[in-house]
Amino acid sequence: MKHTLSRRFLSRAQRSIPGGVNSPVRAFRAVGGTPPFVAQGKGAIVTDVDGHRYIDYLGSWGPLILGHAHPVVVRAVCDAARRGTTFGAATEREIDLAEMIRTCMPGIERVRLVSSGTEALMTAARLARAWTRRDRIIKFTGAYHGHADSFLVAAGSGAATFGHPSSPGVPRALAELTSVLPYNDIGAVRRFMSKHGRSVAAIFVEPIAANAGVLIPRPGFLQTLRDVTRRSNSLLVFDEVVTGFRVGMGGAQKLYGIKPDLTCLGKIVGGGLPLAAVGGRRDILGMLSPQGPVYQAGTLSGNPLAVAAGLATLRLLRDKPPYAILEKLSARLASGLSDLLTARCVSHRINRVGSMMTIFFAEGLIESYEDAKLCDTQQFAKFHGALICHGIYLPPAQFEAFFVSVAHTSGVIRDTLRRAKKAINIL
Ligand code: KE4
Repeated sequence: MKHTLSRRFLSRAQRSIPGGVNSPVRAFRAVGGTPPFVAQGKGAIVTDVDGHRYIDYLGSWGPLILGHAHPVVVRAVCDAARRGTTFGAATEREIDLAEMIRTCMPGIERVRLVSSGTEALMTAARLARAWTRRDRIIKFTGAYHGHADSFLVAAGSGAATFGHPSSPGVPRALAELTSVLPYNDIGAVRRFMSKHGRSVAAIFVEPIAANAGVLIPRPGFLQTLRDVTRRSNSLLVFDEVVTGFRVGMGGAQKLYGIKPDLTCLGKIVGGGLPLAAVGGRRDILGMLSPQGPVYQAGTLSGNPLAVAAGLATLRLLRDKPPYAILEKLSARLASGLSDLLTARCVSHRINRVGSMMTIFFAEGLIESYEDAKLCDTQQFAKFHGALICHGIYLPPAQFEAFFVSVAHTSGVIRDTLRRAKKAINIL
């Protein structure tokens, strides 16, 4: 499969854009090869500038539960654009979207719309620190909560009491206020919170982790987070940027029956346009300016085009919930891929919740980032390269989730498995 134009665009892009991409993971550094420059997407298919068509399971990292260029979403965005693209003033549609979010998410009584997941998480951290008057936050190894300084922190040595910067430019003094614990480790959480709980502003968790690859919460893990934060008067923050509207209209908080104090949403809530949200308890959100003293702002927050895309998407999901069919199609895909890998005696583990999943090349259970790090990332790179040559586009990194959309019909899944059978023969 030649990538003549993509290669040409990449070298041209690198003369203007760092690494030639506007987000690092798009550069395919983890899997090698030339990142295809995409020309267009329609339904389950993306076409690159060299004319190659792929069945797309990247789904733009999560927003596209309805597939690419859904006609209802496109029409909503075009209609909105004709009335103006941005006003820097309040609009009725923002109320409609906020009300829709409140109706769907059990933990959200008030919500502020922002433009990215990073902004939502950054605001949640500021709110939690202001509400509790404490500075320490907790995250879990392998979790990604956007690139605000407080979250670009790796586990410190030992008990992870003090995080250390995982990127240059993050002040050590700030990184040390972030503690990092192993996901799914109930004992570690209990031990840490019994010792340090009174100094913790909030625990941040991806309720179903997506950025270590998919990690499924062990029974009792999320409830433990809810219990220990209540007991220490800390807050529980669900980062549902991926899981919100992905695993159901009520996200993971509805699926697992845990009500967090704050919730961050992104991706699907913006219908593929730049929109995210930070929401939660009315008393905590009431601290946000102009109602309260905690400052947060954004020129394009609640942007009319993004709100139109988000509203159209959520209304389609509400009026015709696709989750049962997504479960069926995703289960079919996962079992078909597993059968093919088993037939080739390739050790693997597929972690899946609904239409989000990851194939790990490892033996045994993968329940934490520590487990995930043991998997064979070279094998993943080979697998990824083989699939893309056969027209199947997976996320170009092992520690990511891939997604099934409503556009991935049973025929598309059959076609995927037919192509994968040919591709896997080279492993
Ligand atoms: P953004 O700032 O990229 O909109 O959202 C940050 C974010 C927050 N929380 C979770 C759970 C997330 O997964 C993300 C962003 N996800 C990555 C992929 N796993 C976005 C892809 C990229 O960085 O290009």
